[in-house]
Amino acid sequence: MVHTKWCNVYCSFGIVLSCVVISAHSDISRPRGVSVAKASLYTPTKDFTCLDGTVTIPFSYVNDDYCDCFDGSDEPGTSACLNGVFHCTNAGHQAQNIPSSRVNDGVCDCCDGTDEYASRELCTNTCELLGREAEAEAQRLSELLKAGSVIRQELIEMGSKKQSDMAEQLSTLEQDKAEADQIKQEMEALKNEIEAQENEALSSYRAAEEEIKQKKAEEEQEANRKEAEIIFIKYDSNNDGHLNREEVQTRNAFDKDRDGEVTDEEFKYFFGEENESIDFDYFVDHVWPLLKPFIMMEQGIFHEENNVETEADEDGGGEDEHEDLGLDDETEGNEELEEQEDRVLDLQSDTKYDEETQKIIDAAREARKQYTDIERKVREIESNIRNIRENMGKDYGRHQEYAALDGQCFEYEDKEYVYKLCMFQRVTQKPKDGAAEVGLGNWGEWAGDSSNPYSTMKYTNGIACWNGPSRITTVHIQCGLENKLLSVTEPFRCEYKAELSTPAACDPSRATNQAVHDEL
Ligand code: MAN
Repeated sequence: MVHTKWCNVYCSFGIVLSCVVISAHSDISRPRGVSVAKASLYTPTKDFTCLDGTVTIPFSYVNDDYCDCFDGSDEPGTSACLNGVFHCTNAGHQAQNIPSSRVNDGVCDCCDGTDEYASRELCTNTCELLGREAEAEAQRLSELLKAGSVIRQELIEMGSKKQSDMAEQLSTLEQDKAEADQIKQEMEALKNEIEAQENEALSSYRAAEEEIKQKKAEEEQEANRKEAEIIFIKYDSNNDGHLNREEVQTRNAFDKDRDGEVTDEEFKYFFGEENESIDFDYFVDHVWPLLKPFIMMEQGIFHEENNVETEADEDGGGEDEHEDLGLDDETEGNEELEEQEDRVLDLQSDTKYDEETQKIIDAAREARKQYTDIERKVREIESNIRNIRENMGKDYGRHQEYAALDGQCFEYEDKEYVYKLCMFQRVTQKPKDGAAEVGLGNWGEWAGDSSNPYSTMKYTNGIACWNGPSRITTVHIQCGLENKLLSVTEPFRCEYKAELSTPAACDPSRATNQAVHDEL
């Protein structure tokens, strides 16, 4: 059928077909490309059932260079099946399984050269050499593991001591907190009690202070009235107790826009729409509040003009201006006001309390201080408790072997950057050109596979990549006699890969397990 037809075609092209070639490398006879472990599934005296159990074919179809099985198991020694597997024994080194598609492809994949059996001279058997090298490497690793595991043992002891120290610290801190909370409560009660006494004792002084404030307000009002009076008398040229349009027409303070004349509009602004003449009471209540800012302004202008007094005098207008505004008197008024204010302020800050009240005030101040101190202490203890709990919650390895490394930092430098890994904290990247440091991730989790979760650390949530996600760093850990950051690379943009060697990873039990696993 189809099988036979294709077999015939190949044969007619003279292709060497070893339909059932029995391996010469082992005592157990088996078709080419089959491992010793699977030899019993290929019995020449019986039909062959594909290893996936789907099809049974005459044994002569095995390795006949035609693919009959879906799983490729009938062609382990030819490249006929895309999914077949060729097993090389590699005597002297490690046995190997390669895709059977590489059989006789002109490339030596197996160190014993059995995958290129069509042209024997193509491959030299390098298994002995590789075996010796591998053995030497294995020996080196085993010695490294042995020496490293001694240091690891110390790390384990440090780790468990750290854990028990933390547990002890935590219980001490919890006791401290309970005590501090108690003291805080007592201090608060004491403070409230003394503050109540202080309030009570100060109430009479408060009344006195209120009185002083009142007095000050009255004095201010009086001073203001006095100032207004000085100006009023000055402007009331005919001394009739009223100011009229004519009397203010020559006063610069009424010339709001300083254009040299008091217009009707300006006059009405100060006197009101209807008034031609006003008495002192109206002046104090309505005109003075509007006029005072202009007089103050004039006062400033006066000082400037005063500096150029000679020039103004020469113009003949200087004295007039001065007289018009009555500024000497106004300045006097201001000084008087300032003196009064000073007196009131002195009175307030100099308040003398009787001995008993002073004692209460001092006691209240002290109680407040003590309460603030104990409150701060409680907060400090709480923060320490939080930190310890956070550290106690961290996974430091199966035997706490990584605990002593928490917080230790290791650096690696390449051409552009200095990378820093602070264990269980963060990874950073500092550009050598002086630009700002970039966070490449904060401690996240262990991320090795289930057989060894402690082989890989993940630091996540670093500074966001421009137009992209947050930076992350994966740290691959290997056994080494010292803690050292061996390399940091960026295989994908903003995804960093670091290699760390540490004695903490020199776990002898894992080496045995691994060896047993490989043999199987
Ligand atoms: C900085 C560095 C690089 C990163 C780019 C992404 O230059 O953090 O590692 O690839 O930003 O923009």
